[in-house]
Amino acid sequence: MEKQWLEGLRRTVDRVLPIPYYQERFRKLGIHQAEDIHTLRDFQKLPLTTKEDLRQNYPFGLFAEPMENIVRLHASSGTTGKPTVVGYTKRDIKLWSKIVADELRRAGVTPKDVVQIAYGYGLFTGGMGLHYGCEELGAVVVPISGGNTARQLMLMRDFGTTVLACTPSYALYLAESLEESGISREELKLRIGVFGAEPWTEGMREQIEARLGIKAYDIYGLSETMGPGVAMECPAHDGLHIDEHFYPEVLGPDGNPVAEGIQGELVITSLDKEGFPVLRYRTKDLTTLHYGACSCGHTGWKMERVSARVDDMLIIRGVNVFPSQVEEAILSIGGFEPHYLLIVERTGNLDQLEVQVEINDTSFFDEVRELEGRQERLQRKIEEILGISIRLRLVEPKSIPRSEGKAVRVIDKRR
Ligand code: DLL
Repeated sequence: MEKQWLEGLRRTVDRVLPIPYYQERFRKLGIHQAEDIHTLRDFQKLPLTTKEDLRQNYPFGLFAEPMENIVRLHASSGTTGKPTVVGYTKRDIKLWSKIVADELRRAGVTPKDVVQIAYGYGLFTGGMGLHYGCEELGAVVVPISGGNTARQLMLMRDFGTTVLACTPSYALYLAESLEESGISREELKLRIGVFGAEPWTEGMREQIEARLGIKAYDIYGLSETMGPGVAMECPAHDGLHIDEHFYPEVLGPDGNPVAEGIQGELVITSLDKEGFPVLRYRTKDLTTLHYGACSCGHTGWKMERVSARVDDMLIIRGVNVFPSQVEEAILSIGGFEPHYLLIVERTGNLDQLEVQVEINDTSFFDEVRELEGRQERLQRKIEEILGISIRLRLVEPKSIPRSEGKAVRVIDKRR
């Protein structure tokens, strides 16, 4: 395998070498040609690429093909500054479509399926990425994009949608809206969900599966490395298979690669992208890698579900806190909806974390004492998982804004 990976890694080094930005960085390391990389250890000495590097070369500075060979651009919005722009050649689009099609097939999607794509279409890669993959597979695509929830449900019933592709938070919103829509679950043919683009917990999967009556699969990717499809689950639900056209590494806190089985930041190198090859791209996503055979028949790299982004980590009174930990706590105790918001404020010199959680319709009508008991249990659970004291505020059903794309879970008023 090492030989095969090295060939792919050298292909990518060859592709980026003519780009002045990389040339300069390689020259400092004494690397003048891909053949100078003999082992994976040599490869690990190559510089990492960050979002900042992409920004500095905005918009097309890191493309490895002339614009006449580029047939599509996507961009990731980012919360600050310039977006990062990625370009695809015709061959890149074909490869991306094939990768997504193979993954969907492994999850049980067939040409007989009707796939409703409720990821956003546009510069975001979710809509178009799934779209081309489904067409390659031969399934019927409903390119509805995100939002317009009542219409989503109507068409889901009328078109006989069998596969739903969207963010997990939007899937939950669709499930909630279905319960109020007058359309019964029995009128729908839905059987599979393809959910990703944001972190979600195992508890959230159980909720969505139960409420929509489907099997839900996790799909991972980021625009810088291609879009959705870098990795996806199979029916074994034992991590996400990383597609063989990518080489993964995981970095420890000191920025050096860690061994298989240890959690850290995922770094991706594309092995076959032409337009915008990425070399050791720091994803800022936290995961753990495993290599081996899966019961589905696939052998290769697997990554555990992304628990959080390094960026999403809140440091509160010196303790690292991730929104997904709160989700885990909420879902472990009945009576609450997995709609929540973390609000961080600084009073004097002290950081305060308020967690707002929606109660569900049933607990809304509970006796006050019963509700108080539940609230106390949730507070204890969240504090136990996070390791800090918090202020818990229960809010009315449906009062936290619903997301049609990636959910916003944190309001940090310290920034
Ligand atoms: O979110 C690509 C995508 C679209 C993936 C549709 C899956 C489905 P970006 O907008 O560039 O691309 O955001 C990438 O989203 O670095 C992760 O932090 C997060 N992310 C994506 N998939 C997952 C997932 C798309 N399955 C960023 N679990 C990544 C957790 C995910 N986080």
